[in-house]
Amino acid sequence: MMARYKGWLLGVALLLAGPALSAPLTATIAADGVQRVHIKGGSHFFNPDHIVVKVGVPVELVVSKEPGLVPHSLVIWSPRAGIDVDITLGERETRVNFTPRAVGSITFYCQEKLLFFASHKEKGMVGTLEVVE
Ligand SMILES: [Cu+2]
Repeated sequence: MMARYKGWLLGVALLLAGPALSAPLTATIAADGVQRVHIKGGSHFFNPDHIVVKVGVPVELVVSKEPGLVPHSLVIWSPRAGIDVDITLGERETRVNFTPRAVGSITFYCQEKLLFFASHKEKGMVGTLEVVE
């Protein structure tokens, strides 16, 4: 009985650890010299939610949201890295361009929030843009 309970607990722990185990997506540099990454947002996630890009190389994010009435947005703000993105996501793809100027880890998120409910950011609509050498 006890062993079974422990097994169940371990299962839950592994489930909870799941999202953190998803591998970072390292952007590849296309023939045109641009690091192009597709990102989809939805309730309440970004996919991928961990993106690695090279400093000093142009980045193009091709962003969209899953179909539905729930609004979503994408905010990436790092004055240090010269990144200031604040857009509403549509079901059609939008292209966002910038060149990261400094290495570091930047949190991106959706800033939507309905009335007194938890923000989408609090619900997990958050990710990491990692700028590396
Ligand atoms: Cu959202």
